[in-house]
Amino acid sequence: MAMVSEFLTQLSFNIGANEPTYPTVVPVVDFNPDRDAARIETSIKTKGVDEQTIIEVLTKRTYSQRRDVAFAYEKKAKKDMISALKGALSGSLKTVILGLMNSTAEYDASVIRGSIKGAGTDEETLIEVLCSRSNDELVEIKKVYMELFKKDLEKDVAGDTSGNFAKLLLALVQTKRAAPSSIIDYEKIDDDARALFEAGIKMKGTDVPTWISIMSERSVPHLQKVFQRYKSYSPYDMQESIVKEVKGDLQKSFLVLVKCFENKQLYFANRLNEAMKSKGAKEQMVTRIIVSRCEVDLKKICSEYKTNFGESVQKTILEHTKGDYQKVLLSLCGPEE
Ligand SMILES: [Ca+2]
Repeated sequence: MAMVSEFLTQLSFNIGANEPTYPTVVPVVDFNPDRDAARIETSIKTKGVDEQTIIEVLTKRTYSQRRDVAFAYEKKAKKDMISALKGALSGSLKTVILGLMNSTAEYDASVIRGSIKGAGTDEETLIEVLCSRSNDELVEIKKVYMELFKKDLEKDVAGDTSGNFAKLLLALVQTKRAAPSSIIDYEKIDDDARALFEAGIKMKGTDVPTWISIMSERSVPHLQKVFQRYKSYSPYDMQESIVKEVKGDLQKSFLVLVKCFENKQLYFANRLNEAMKSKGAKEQMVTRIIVSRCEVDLKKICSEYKTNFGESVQKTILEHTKGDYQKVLLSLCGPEE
């Protein structure tokens, strides 16, 4: 018996640790950081700056390879590569390239910091990031947030939000979500589905803390089954129930969570479409999604995009952006499939 449970523990640990990734940016084979550093140096020194080469080199290397290039550059040029790029580039291209010089967790932490710093809060960005990242990603983001800003993410989130919205975000930041288990607990699935129903549609008002604890503590595969089961109790599915029961930022947050539990890449595909096709061209949103997901799941986001909108992300980028910004986005998305 001891051996069986040991085996099961290990199995569920492995499932949690090996979340599949679908990156568009992968390690380049035949990597030579000194050669790359020399190319970057020449590009920066070229009159008018050779943006094309900078894009070619830095978007076709992973973060860890870009770090090696930066290290080689510093040794060779006796200058910091990020500062040199800052001076050489401008506009949206600069934002993307500087974004790429961060690890995914550093980038996310900076986005969160940017959305809560100063007066007012950019709730939309805060919700997108905190409600879409996996538990493992949030653990890493919290650690990096402390390293970069010498501040506690939980305290910052609590200081900038209020009410049930704050409680939900805090519960997510506390990263108490269970790891996926190899054992399907049908009884618990039924209990949770009924509890969600009784705390919402069935009662007058909403027992928000019950919703928060179920949605922030259960594993994603478990919740997917809970939402299926939920339909046998409620005349409305989970997303419809959220719309009926709660309002404002709390509603938006629950919706992003549930959409991501059901199909995270479809959620991002919709966000990309919305951002690129909106009148005010939400460039920050496009940049944020592509930079933060290119080494995580951008490939799958692109395929969900094509399935849903009948055209490729690449085609939408061609139609809605221009210049070096267009080039860098296309390069990060990779070839159309
Ligand atoms: Ca209700």
